[in-house]
Amino acid sequence: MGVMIDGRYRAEDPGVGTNERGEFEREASTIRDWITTDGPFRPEPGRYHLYVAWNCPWAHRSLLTRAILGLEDAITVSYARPRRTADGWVYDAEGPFADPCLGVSALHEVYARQKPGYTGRLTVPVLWDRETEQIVSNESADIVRMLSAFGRGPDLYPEDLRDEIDRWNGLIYPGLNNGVYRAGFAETQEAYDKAVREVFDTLDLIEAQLGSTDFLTGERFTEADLRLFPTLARFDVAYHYAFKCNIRRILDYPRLWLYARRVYRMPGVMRTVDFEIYKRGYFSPSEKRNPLGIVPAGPLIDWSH
Ligand SMILES: N[C@@H](CCC(=O)N[C@@H](CS)C(=O)NCC(=O)O)C(=O)O
Repeated sequence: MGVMIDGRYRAEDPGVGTNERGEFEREASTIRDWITTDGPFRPEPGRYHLYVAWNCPWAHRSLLTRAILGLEDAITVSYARPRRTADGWVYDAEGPFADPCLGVSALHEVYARQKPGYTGRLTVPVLWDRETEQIVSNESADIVRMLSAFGRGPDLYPEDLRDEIDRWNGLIYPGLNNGVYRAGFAETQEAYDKAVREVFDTLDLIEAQLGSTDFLTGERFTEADLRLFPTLARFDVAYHYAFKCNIRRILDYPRLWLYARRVYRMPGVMRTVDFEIYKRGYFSPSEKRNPLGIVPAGPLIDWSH
């Protein structure tokens, strides 16, 4: 997949990152500047570009924010080819997986322009600044929040709900968003058992909450819902099977399934979703999980009503 050390690309596979107990540990993002009205990164339409991959749930957060805040005309996007290669995330010379911003053929070329020399994983999403020619951030949680500086669309992090939003984010990130990866990348039975139990405990908790409200923190769609949705959208087509999160499907939770389709039908959201690409991405060849890279035909799930 490749990593970057002191600004230089090394074509060696860093592995998924498991500890001595076989538990997956996600590395923290390290490029964490911020768009603010005071600058130096000001909220100016046409200035920023997002490097994403359709199948990545963290990148999906940034695409959802861009769509929901009405920033599709203000921030441009490059979609990497859905299957990562030995060279990491790559781009075609033309077509839907080309890079209209810098014309790179691999994401590591974007990281290579970062000053001073970057050391770390080569992840999407990346928020690129055309003006200063550098990466503003490679942390999706920050990107979601900083896009509010453009002053468009609904407030996704309203003052009066911040404690509740933070509380849900604090449960959903470890238990579910990253929990499915902890189950899928586990390298011991114990690590898998623990992770999969937490995934379904978190889903049960959300199902109970949705009995009394339309969205996680009440009647308004907030950042907590935005961060939950990418995992729900991938669950039945990918995590259920590819990551062995198969105790239940989202379809089996009456309220969660209603809720997932409610969010899916919100203006702009559908444009950020591609179930076929999720399948191709999560079932791409992997020595440990899917050595032959065969993509299953199903399941066929109707999200339209
Ligand atoms: N903390 C990051 C995590 C992003 C992340 O892990 N992205 C994955 C794709 S789903 C990636 O690009 N992985 C490449 C690698 O780790 O080599 C964020 O939320 O922005």
